[in-house]
Amino acid sequence: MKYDKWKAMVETRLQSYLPLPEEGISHIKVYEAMRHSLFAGGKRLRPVLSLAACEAAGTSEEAALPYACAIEIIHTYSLIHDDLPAMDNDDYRRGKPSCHKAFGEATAILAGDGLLNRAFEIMLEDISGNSKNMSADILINKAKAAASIAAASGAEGMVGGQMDDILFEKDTNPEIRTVTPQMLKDMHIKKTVMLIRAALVLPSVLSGNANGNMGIIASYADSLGLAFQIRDDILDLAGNLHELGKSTGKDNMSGKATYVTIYGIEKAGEMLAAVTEEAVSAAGRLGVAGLFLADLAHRMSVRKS
Ligand code: GRG
Repeated sequence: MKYDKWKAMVETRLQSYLPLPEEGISHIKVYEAMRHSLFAGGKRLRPVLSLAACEAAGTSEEAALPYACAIEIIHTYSLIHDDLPAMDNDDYRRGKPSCHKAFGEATAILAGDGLLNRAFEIMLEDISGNSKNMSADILINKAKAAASIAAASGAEGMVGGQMDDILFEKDTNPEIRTVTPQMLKDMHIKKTVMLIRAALVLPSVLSGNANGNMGIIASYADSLGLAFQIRDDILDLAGNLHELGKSTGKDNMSGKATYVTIYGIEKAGEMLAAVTEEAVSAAGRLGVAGLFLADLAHRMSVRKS
């Protein structure tokens, strides 16, 4: 199956980007913590989405792979930091003890920092590594790809969304804790959707939008990203630790603003179905190159992990 083929490509490349360190180096612990989280068994959804969008964008999978892996590495750093006691305080992730549970808080913070920096090193090495043999256009597109990944994961993207999430739950001003549906949506667009969108438009950025499909792929991404988040909120209520690999029930117990706590489980399910259909319809506009993406949207809407 295509998902498994692309996931295997990502696993192999990630191993080469973060190999077992040499025995005896003084700071080996930070590598062990980075590898603990990176190879704990994530779905690799974001890099698979990148590889799945290559055909529609007119880019080779080989060209997209370093950036796709960088996105997965950034995603993993965000999960490590999100699990810390100062943030969401979770003991389990990807079915294993979270990084700080296995290695302690200081090492987990450094493991996240190490992963974030490694991601940018990988992208910049791809830009500079063979630059003499590459046209200026190709180099500029590669730099644009790295910049768009940086923007999606930074303060106007995932970091900003995480900030909103924390403020909406814990701010001392009750007005900020009164989350409207629009605030909820904007927060999730930043926290979850923008990195998913960066993964999906990556091949179009690399090809300079050669096939003219970037707009359609971006609208597929926006619908899929929102569907992904709504399903995440439903799984917090309906999922279990064994299948999901992380604790459940916390958001609903704490009254945190989620699609389920704001809309109720039934309406959240209807919204999930509606945004999934939007994603499927966008994928349909890509013709044969969108078939896998349409099927994936359906499968993501019923995922259990
Ligand atoms: C710490 C800057 C910073 C950001 C954290 C990713 C994130 C932002 C928080 C995680 C909390 C959460 C449940 C977010 C919603 C969606 C999400 C990112 C789920 C986890 O992604 P999956 O399901 O996980 O792709 P795997 O383990 O399969 O990679």
